[in-house]
Amino acid sequence: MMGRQLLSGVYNTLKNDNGSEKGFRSGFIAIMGRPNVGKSTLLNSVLGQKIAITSNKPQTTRNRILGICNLPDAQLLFLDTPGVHKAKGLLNRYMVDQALSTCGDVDVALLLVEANDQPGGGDDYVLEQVARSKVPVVLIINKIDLVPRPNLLPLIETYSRKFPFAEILPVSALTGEGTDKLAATLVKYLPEGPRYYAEDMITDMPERFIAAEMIREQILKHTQQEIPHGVAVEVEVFEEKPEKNLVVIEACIYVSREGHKKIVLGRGGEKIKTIGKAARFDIERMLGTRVFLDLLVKVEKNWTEERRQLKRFGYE
Ligand SMILES: Nc1nc2c(ncn2[C@@H]2O[C@H](COP(=O)(O)OP(=O)(O)OP(=O)(O)O)[C@@H](O)[C@H]2O)c(=O)[nH]1
Ligand SMILES: [Mg+2]
Repeated sequence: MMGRQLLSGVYNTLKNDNGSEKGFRSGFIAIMGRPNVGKSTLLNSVLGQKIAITSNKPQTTRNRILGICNLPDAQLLFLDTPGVHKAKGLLNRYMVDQALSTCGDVDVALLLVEANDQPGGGDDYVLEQVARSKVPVVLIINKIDLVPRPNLLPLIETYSRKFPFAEILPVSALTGEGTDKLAATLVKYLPEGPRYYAEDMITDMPERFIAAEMIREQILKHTQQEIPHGVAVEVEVFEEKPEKNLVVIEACIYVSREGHKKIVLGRGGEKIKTIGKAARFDIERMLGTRVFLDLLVKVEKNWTEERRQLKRFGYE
């Protein structure tokens, strides 16, 4: 994974600027859980900026996503992961692998569960996997905005009987309740270490990756059932024109079946227009410039089951 080895390289290049000040702490924090429990929403909430896409459909996140949180005396490197589930296809196996390989090389793991759901087999399975890594596990009970307060105590008791969690923190990633102090709470689990990334960096993901994700997010929002799960977005052109305060983006939406193309386009191209408009708005906000966004839809039959295609779309 992108852990120590890669970072020791980064560290060496930064050492002179930011060499480990005494008392400065830094390290990795994995965000783990079943699909749809709110991992990416939590990452965005902690960072105060949207870098990971979210949706009300499971299996939204497909890659590990780094979010960098800077405090005066610490740098927290959060790793958002795909939801752990029983993976059938090749793409899904890749996603679960990404998640499970993350918790082996972190300093602390967050296990996210939902307050509006009783602990189930899916949560137990993730806990088993996370527990194997032998790092402190902090249980985050998310979505507390959806349940009456008196329900929380019994839920906390149920979970605390399951595993010796380092902490149990009820939060709402959506409203921000409890997430504002999360970073400060986690600092004590990190070792002393340097500032690995420059202070103005929030992620190491390229802007074109986030732009592609923002397009995929709108597809998740505007299509149903298996369609969004068979979609990949490839940014083909990303051209900055600073003199015009403009970025020109041409992207291609790949669907896995012929019949899906029509649905993504919509009647008279209505749906793709809606998707493009919403995605452009989000990308403009991220880049702080005007964006010209051109979207194409193509069919790449069964790409989610072909290793070569997965690699091409960045799932390797
Ligand atoms: N009411 C409520 N909804 C939330 C909260 N946190 C997340 N959600 C919603 O839960 C859904 C899933 O959120 P995501 O952040 O995409 O979940 P995830 O765990 O990253 O999902 P995958 O990437 O599929 O594993 C979205 O509709 C969010 O808006 C919360 O605290 N309260
Ligand atoms: Mg996610």
